[in-house]
Amino acid sequence: MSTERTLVLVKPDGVKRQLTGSILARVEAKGYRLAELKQVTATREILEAHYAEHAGKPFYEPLVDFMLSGPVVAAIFEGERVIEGFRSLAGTTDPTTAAPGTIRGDFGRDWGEKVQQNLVHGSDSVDSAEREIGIWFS
Ligand code: DAT
Ligand code: MG
Repeated sequence: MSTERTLVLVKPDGVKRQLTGSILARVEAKGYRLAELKQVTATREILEAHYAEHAGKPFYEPLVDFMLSGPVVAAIFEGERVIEGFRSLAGTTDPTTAAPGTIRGDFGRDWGEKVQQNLVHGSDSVDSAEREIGIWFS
């Protein structure tokens, strides 16, 4: 088993609702190490790189607009299997049905927008983690 790094974003809904501390505390409490942390206002360029895999999907433009709607908090967490572990803490993409006890399940729901305002992003593989860390922390 090797130590991994993952990119975690607290999305604009989480920052606006002042849930940043509560969200990061859950990740730290699981024992992952906070390696880098900053609040940033994303640009369209950053988001086009970050969400390249979703370009052309119906939710893509609303997703980019949502991510531009306010500051985000970007973090790098480290630990054994942190990529999988963070996604487990985050819960499934749709916050209405995300399990209780997860970040999305406890803090999120469907707000009737065109995109899931689901509080957090977490990388989904070692390759995407390294790619995304390069985008947000270059
Ligand atoms: P995840 O963030 O769980 O990795 P994803 O990578 O499939 O999910 O999608 C990126 C984001 O796009 C997701 O957090 C919210 C939005 N999204 C995905 N699928 C959607 C859908 N069917 N309707 C609205 N928004 C969606
Ligand atoms: Mg994803």
